[in-house]
Amino acid sequence: MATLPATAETLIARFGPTLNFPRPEGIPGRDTPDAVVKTHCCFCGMQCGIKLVVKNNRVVGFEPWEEFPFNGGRLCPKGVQRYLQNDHPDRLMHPLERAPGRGFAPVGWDPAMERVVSEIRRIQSAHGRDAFAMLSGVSLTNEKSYLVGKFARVALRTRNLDYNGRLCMVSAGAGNKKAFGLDRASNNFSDLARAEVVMVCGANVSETFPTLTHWIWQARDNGGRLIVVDPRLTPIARTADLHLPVRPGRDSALYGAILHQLIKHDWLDHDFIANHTTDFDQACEAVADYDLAWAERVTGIPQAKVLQAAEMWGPARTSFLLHARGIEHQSKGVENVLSCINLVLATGRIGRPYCGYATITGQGNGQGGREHGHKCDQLPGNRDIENLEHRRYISQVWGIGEGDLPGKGLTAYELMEAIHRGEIRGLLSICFNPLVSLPNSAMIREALDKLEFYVAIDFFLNETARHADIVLAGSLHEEEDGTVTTAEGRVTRIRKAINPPGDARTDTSILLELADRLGAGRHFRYQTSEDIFNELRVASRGGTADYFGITYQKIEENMGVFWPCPEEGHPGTPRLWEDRKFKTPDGRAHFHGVAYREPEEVTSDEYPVILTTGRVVSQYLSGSQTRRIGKLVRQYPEPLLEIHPALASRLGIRERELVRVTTRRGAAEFPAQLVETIREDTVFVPYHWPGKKSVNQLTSGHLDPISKIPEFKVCACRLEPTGQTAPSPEESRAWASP
Ligand SMILES: Nc1nc2c(c(=O)[nH]1)N[C@H]1C(S)=C(S)[C@@H](COP(=O)(O)OP(=O)(O)OC[C@H]3O[C@@H](n4cnc5c(=O)[nH]c(N)nc54)[C@H](O)[C@@H]3O)O[C@H]1N2
Ligand SMILES: Nc1nc2c(c(=O)[nH]1)N[C@H]1C(S)=C(S)[C@@H](COP(=O)(O)OP(=O)(O)OC[C@H]3O[C@@H](n4cnc5c(=O)[nH]c(N)nc54)[C@H](O)[C@@H]3O)O[C@H]1N2
Ligand code: SF4
Ligand SMILES: [Mo]
Repeated sequence: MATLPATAETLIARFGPTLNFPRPEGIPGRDTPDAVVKTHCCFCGMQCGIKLVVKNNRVVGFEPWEEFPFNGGRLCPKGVQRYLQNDHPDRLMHPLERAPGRGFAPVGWDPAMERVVSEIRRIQSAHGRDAFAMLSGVSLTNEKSYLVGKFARVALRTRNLDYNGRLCMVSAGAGNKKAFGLDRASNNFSDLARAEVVMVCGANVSETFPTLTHWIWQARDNGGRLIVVDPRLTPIARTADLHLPVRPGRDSALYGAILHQLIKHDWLDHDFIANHTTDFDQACEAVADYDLAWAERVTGIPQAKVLQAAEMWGPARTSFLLHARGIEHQSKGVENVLSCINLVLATGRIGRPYCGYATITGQGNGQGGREHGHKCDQLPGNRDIENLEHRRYISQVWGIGEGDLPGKGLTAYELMEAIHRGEIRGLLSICFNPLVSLPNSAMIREALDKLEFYVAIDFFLNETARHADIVLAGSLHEEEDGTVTTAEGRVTRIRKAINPPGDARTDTSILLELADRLGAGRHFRYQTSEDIFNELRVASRGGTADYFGITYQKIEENMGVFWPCPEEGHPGTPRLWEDRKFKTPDGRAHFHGVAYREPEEVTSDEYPVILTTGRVVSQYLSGSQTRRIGKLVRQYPEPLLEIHPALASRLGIRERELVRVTTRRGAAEFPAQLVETIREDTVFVPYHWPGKKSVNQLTSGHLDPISKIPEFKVCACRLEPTGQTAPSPEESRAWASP
């Protein structure tokens, strides 16, 4: 096992107190804080443990929480700056109402709530219940995610509820359910430490999950070898033994070709395949022709490197495969995931120490938030809204008739299309900024302007909320109690550190009051977040994501509990599948025949270059939070177009020249950044900015047919130098939204 870094105590013992390490009772030389609260970072799915330092109902700083097992006190640039949101001048302190031509003005809670409820009633009685939709987000805790699902189905009684995980976790979720019958990382990440080979597919780990890098490096320090598949030589790829610079949109061809080699060289676990899986023959058949020459032609990766990957993966005794949005944000995201899982199953390296597989969950509560029922087709416990037995169980927990429970609704992008067509006329959004984060933003903007009524709940006025009629001032992460489930599947406690400032309210109290005003109050009688959690436990009982045995006290005592945890006496399940009892109907893991197909957009004479999009270390998602933190903005103030010098010179593009990028959706200009770390046929732009700086003006609404995730990672584009040099980053002040 990896050893955690020396604690503050041992360092102080070794070096004396002059290091001035933060002490639990406060930072020497400063005022004694009122409280130091152990909680978690509000950003990515790693959910690093952190201690917030509180003074006068403000979070004024942080200390490392060194005992928390996953990150051992380590934090990334976003985690250490997150507390700066708390006192931000843009913080919404009261509800806002927008009057045509006059913009937003503060309004009291009572008239704001009254207007929301009367508009919901008006739209639903004129156009039917489903004409009012809800969009949610998984920065919300498990309690709030559960509450949103129940609120939409029981108080709004609409089928049209979906969430921002639709842009994030759904390809992995669908693939995992098909293969394993359950959607969770199969191991906790400490199993990486002694994996002989780690394969990272489409994940920029060092920038997007910086603290996870520690565990990958543990593997390397223990002699393990690292393979990274990415069209860019990312920071983690620079430390790899083998980098496979795949042409965007071609992953399933690569993993198919590796499987072909595993079969050819008999690097297979025949016992595991025979006793614990199905459909290996179909997987073999699909890749029968995927030899090395074919692989090189399709993926752009030299044959020798594809073979080397198979030689590294095949004979290893232990291994861990990780993937993230690079392979999932595609119109064949689910197929890519299944082709990765085929490699894990073929070698039988799962459900044993140091043998694992996981998608790296993106959002803070991307794991828990995808289990408790705010997906359009899902009920709590990862139950299916179209399964009669599941519907009956949840209706009984909620005290409603099964017939009153709405059915499956539209997914996030489809929901926007329905608004655009005039079928959905009202919207309530919480914790989502679709104008920046959904593809094809011109369509999204038009849709928002067609809404008869739109209400948003947020603590900042994000770019989408600017189109709202009413904005309700909700709460920050540190202002409510609850739980989240980390990317590893560990359910942990979010602890309230302060109260919402001014007239802002907690998200929970806003939803509960709305439910009450909508006449559903009797179904929403909770005093505390723990009350909601205790109902969630019952609702999840017997589902695949079973939380029944997890209590606040148990989380407290164990620094988190891994689900499934079906009984109170159960210790939780850090490593899945040790019993080889998969959650599929036949109890076996399923191979899938994955035949390669092209992405929806391929290059042409008119659009000869591939555009791919993603993230940078200092910005988070739509940027609504991190573009407000000055130090993070200064680290990377504006979206740059990463382009290889060879392609730039062919097109006559200079460093920092503004380049016009055109796709079938539109055009936008970005300063060029010439880097040798990207394929020559591909350019990359991060997506954290709104308006004219938004790369989602260019991305397409092509969706995976199963998961309905947009193909953020592959578009065909044309590049034209404008002759203008972009202003220096200092001048461009990217945080000022247009
Ligand atoms: N700093 C920061 N960290 C974050 C976030 C953030 O916004 N900022 N967001 C969080 C969330 S919600 C998520 S989902 C995760 C996302 O985490 P990641 O998936 O690691 O991030 P991305 O930048 O979206 O994409 C990862 C990589 O995919 C590569 N890629 C592009 N096309 C392809 C392809 O066709 N095949 C392969 N194999 N790779 C390809 C890109 O070059 C990129 O390096 O990060 C989480 N952490
Ligand atoms: N081109 C391109 N587009 C992408 C991606 C990509 O790689 N490329 N990645 C996609 C992915 S993986 C994701 S996850 C999405 C994310 O896209 P979004 O979910 O739209 O991004 P966020 O910035 O998280 O927006 C959330 C909003 O919720 C608010 N918020 C945060 N926490 C809370 C809370 O506790 N309560 C309330 N009330 N509000 C809260 C924030 O202030 C912010 O305004 O973007 C997707 N879009
Ligand atoms: S790695 Fe993720 S959870 Fe950890 S500090 Fe950074 S953003 Fe926060
Ligand atoms: Mo995400």
